[in-house]
Amino acid sequence: MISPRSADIHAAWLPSEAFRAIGSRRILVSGPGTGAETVLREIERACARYGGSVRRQSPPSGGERPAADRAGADTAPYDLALVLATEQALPVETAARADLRRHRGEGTGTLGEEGFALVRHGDVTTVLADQPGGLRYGLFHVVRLGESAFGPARQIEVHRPATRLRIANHWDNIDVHPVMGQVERGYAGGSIFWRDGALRRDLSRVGDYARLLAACGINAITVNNVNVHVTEAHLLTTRLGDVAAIADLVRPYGIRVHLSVNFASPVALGGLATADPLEQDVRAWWTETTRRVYETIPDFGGYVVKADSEGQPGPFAYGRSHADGANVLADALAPFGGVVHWRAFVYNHRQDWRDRSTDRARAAYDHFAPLDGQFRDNVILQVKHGPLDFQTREPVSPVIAAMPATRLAVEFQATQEYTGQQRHVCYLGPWWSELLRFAPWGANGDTVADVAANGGLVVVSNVGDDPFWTGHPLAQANLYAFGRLAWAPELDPAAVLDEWIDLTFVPSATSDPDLLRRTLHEVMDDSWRTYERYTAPLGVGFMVRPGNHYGPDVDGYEYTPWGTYHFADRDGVGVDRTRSSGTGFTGQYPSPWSDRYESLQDCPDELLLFFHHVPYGHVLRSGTTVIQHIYDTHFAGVEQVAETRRRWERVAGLVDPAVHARVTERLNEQLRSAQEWRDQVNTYFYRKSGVPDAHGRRIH
Ligand code: GCV
Repeated sequence: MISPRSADIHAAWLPSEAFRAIGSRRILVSGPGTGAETVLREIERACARYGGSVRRQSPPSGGERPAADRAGADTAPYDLALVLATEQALPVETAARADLRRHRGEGTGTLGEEGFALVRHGDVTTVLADQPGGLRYGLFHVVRLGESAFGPARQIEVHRPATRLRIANHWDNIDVHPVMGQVERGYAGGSIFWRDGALRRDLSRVGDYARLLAACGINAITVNNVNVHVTEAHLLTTRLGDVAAIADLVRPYGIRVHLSVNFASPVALGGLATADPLEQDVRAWWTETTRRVYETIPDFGGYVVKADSEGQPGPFAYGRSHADGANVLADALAPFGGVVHWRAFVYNHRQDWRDRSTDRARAAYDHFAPLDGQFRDNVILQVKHGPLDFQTREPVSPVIAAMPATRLAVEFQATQEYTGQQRHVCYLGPWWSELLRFAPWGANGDTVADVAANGGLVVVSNVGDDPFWTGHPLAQANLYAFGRLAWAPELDPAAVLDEWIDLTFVPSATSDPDLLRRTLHEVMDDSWRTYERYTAPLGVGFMVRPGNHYGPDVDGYEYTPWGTYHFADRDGVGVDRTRSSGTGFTGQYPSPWSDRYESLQDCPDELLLFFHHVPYGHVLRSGTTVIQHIYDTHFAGVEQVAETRRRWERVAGLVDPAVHARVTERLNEQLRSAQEWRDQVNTYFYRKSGVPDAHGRRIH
């Protein structure tokens, strides 16, 4: 439940000021269960601060103590400004309810477990839901609207999530890993769940985190790394109580807990001689273990499995397929309604760079597409959005269009492993929006968001125990944007940023709200493209330092077993992934993209070097040569960062000084790092190609 937050923890997108419009009004909450109880508590807190009042009308279900009038509410004539009610619990017939009925008659149908309707008649704003879970999302929607929820009449609007499962994966270790630290690829301090090899004693931030997630639309979390080391493996059995404790804290906000499990658990935890998924003992072990999990956590969400990937065990060791592996876990979960998220991130990380026929981009499709139709209904294949690994620019993974008979979830990465590690400002909303809107079968076909609707959208979380949650305070916007886009993929990412600005900074409370809003947009809207400009060019990817993945190292991965990514020589650069002369990867796409990517003329510029090896003098669709594009974008990218830093200086005094100072510190590092990228990338390609910059700028 709501916990007192220590004053030095940043409130992210839920500062108390965000509740001002609600907190000063008279409110009725009517509905059963924890959903309504949570809404009531949220409103009580706001009213206590801003002088409003709230009461709960209907008797709560399930033997809960009736919540009597609270915060000084009158019982008799109740002049309401806001009503939040499940339709069944609405005490009287109202115009809002009539609207909803009419709307249903027109085919709206059910609002589902999480949906809600919003309407305003006269002086009353009403949120109606079918289930109490919808009230929670309705409340946070009203918070987002602020005063405008209480303005002129509003026609009824129905809001339902486009995607059923909207999950944050935490790559958190209980023990500090000698190489990866406590949070693998974590750039915001330690874990909010674990510390010193155990569950944290003070878990107050977990409740706060759940509130933040619910307020942006996320409805599930995993609490441990997909690389499941020995200590973390025990979360499934002897340490299950820790998982239950977290589940208790996040449940009031409609968040379910899932667990990353190790495929070899029957051996490691159960003492069996094998983890072969077709062995009866192994099946029985998963069945019994899962039964115990549900005995302890009845609303447990399910398992996440990284198998046969980067050293994790999997079914290949027993000559079994990934469908065999996933199905045994799925069968154990099915009686309880649980799901298994089985990751498609399977590739050979022991490649020989001399072998030109191996292409890491092909791997997920080659492994999984032939298995379409073989997975149980409660298996969700979790596919990274691109064929490689969360690079700044990649095409959409062809797996997403290849498995019509399989539920798919698409995985994004808020933790900025390859996008500046929360030292660089990089608002990923525009990138994710582009990916979600991508239509693999052509303009009139389904989009990536459509494919994921029945499976889910997953984000690798970017939070830690840092007072600002995300290291870089502006990186909070990425988690917020993920939740909002997972709920409504059609949203404009700039509008999502506006929502985040309004909630987080409450511009109306500053002396120059226009300057603050404009500056934040200038700093963030185009920041992903700016990052792209000064890092790896034209979709080529992986020019980062091996291991920690921060900063430039053009040849860092070129001769390693992890894959080869640019093939630059004195004549040209890029990976030939065509069917005609390359690895054949373009053939993994349906039409029209298989042909667009195959064609040197039609391939989008930003992905040219992902699909083609071209001479430095190749003229892009933009009209510039590849080599000149590399120079131009790298000079421009650094200029843009310098400009960003100047702009940020203008808002000193308009935002919390601690936030301003932290962002300033990060921008200084971003500028230094961008210059390093520019100089290394430009120098590298100048030395390889011998082609001078057309504008005579300094290259080393
Ligand atoms: C959790 C990349 C990262 C790894 C990560 C892996 C994955 O390889 O560098 O740290 O492991 O992806 O997604 O499983």
